[in-house]
Amino acid sequence: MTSEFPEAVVGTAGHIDHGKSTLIAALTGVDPDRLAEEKRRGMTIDLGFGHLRLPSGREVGLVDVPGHARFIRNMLAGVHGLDAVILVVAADEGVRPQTREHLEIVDLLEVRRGVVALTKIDLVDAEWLDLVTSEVASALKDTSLAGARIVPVSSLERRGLDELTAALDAVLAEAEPRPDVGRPRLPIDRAFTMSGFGTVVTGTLVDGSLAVGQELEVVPRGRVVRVRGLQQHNRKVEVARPGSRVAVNIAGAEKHEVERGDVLAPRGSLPATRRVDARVRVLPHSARPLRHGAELTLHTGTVEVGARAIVLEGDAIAAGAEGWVQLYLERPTAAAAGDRFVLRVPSPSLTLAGGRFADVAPRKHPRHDAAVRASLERRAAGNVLQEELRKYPRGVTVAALLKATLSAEADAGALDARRSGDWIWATEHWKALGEKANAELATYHAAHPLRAGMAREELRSRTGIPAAAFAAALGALVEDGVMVERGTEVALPTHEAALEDGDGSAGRLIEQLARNPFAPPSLAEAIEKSGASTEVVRALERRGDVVRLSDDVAFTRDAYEKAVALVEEMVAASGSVTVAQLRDRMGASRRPVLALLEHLDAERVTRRVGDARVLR
Ligand SMILES: Nc1nc2c(ncn2[C@@H]2O[C@H](COP(=O)(O)OP(=O)(O)O)[C@@H](O)[C@H]2O)c(=O)[nH]1
Ligand SMILES: [Mg+2]
Repeated sequence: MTSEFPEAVVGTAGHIDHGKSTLIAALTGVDPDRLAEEKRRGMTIDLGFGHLRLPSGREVGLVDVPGHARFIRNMLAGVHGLDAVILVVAADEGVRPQTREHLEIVDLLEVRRGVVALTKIDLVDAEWLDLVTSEVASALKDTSLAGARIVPVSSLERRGLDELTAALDAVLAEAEPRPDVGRPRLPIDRAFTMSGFGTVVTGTLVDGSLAVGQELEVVPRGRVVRVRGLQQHNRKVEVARPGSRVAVNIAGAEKHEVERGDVLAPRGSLPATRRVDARVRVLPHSARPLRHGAELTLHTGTVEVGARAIVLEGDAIAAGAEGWVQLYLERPTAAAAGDRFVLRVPSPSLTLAGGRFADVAPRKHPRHDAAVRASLERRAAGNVLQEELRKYPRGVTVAALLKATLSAEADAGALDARRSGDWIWATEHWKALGEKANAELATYHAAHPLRAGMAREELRSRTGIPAAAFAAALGALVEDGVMVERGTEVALPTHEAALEDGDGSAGRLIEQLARNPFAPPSLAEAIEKSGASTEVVRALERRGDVVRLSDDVAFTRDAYEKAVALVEEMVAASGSVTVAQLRDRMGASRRPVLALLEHLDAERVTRRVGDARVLR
């Protein structure tokens, strides 16, 4: 059973002790601080969760984050996949350091919807409230939450709660529905054991649905698990939809074999990477730029991983500026193009920059290269698949291409590309390949005018087409009219194997054979007398000017045609023909007649019946 109402995930943000957890408890009736240590210290340490039905009926999963600067990494694991944020500011204290830091993170992760809960209004007078309200409004300026509604609240006195949920309903009504691209991913934020059930993991599901019974992989560990059960908002469901908080009961992994930062995804669907290309924006108030070579901490989804930044242009990206970087990750990390991330300086701990991944399987790039940046720009503008395809001048399988970009089969249809069987080439590369094949064949024909064409394998090695792609490429090159197949060889469509060898040996060979057409000299003798090379003989055979009946017997075209006509005529007259009868009519010796009839048997013109031949 899935909810009949739209769903959403909302998180808190704000300075410690400003009333985030108390507000969630007041809204849901459940204290989100679940750890014993949190209860003892009266402070949120890790993420807390709850759920709420808004006045519109919308089901909202809630993520309560810690405000303390020391637990910012837990906060970062909580903000992925949010539809909206409740920024909590205590009216008595106003904007404090983590108010700003959380706001920066929300801004870098492009969470565009939110409301401000101005809490503890029971502690201040109206005049002060006005002051704080304008202070908050100006803090929001130039962030993704600019202009967000500021709702005065007292959780203790339960004032303003209805206004807050109504405001939340209003911003969520404007949010686009979560995309379902059929590639579910669940970045895990919690893993625990439930007695009687086994291992349970939770997270915010994105990009696709999960179903009970499905086989999944824990990325990047590679462990394969099965979905035993699914829950949303404490209710069992058969299918969980993207854009909701989900608890997954998994079979096949112990609690210690999955942890925050891992991602659940269908087996083989989500690659892990150690290198990504990304567009980054450095915080406007950052005290330092993002320097080339900087050792940073990357937060994406629920994972935190060390990263070294290669600045692709210039030596640094200044505060407030944007640029392209390649990030080298400390260990394999599940990531997809378009995912958002935050970069922090590990020590002293501070937020530096954030952005989106453009390419999660990039090559190493030369720095200061305009072509690299242009390709990244096109990717960022949405041409992900086309740019990915450009990486493979020698072609790529469609399956590998789709997997690398987490794209669906349908997306491949719109590509500017040549597809043949399982393989695909960007149009520009396909053209270049055709030109290369053309040039190689032209050179070859010029060097070997007597040969019908080039051996396929030779074409393959000269063009550098991967062996696995060769059959598909060859078929498409023939289909495109770049070349033709001639037996086991390939040639330009315009190529005619030349006969003239310069010394007239071809003519002399024909002459030798034609002198006594039905009783020619042995082929070896004719070759020797005419001085024809093997190539000349082969060329004559190919053209049909000489018909080879056996190793040693060859007729001219004319003699062959006459002999066949004679056989047909004799069979028509008396039903069959024997070697002796034909020999008498042809006035030849037994050797060429036998060779002729055996050749005709092999060509399936005649069939042997006892001593005689009949027509098939
Ligand atoms: N007077 C008053 N105190 C509040 C209100 N909301 C929270 N508090 C108190 O503020 C303290 C910190 O609250 P908490 O929810 O833990 O803050 P958090 O760190 O933002 O989660 C607690 O002692 C709460 O009882 C409120 O609306 N009015
Ligand atoms: Mg708290």
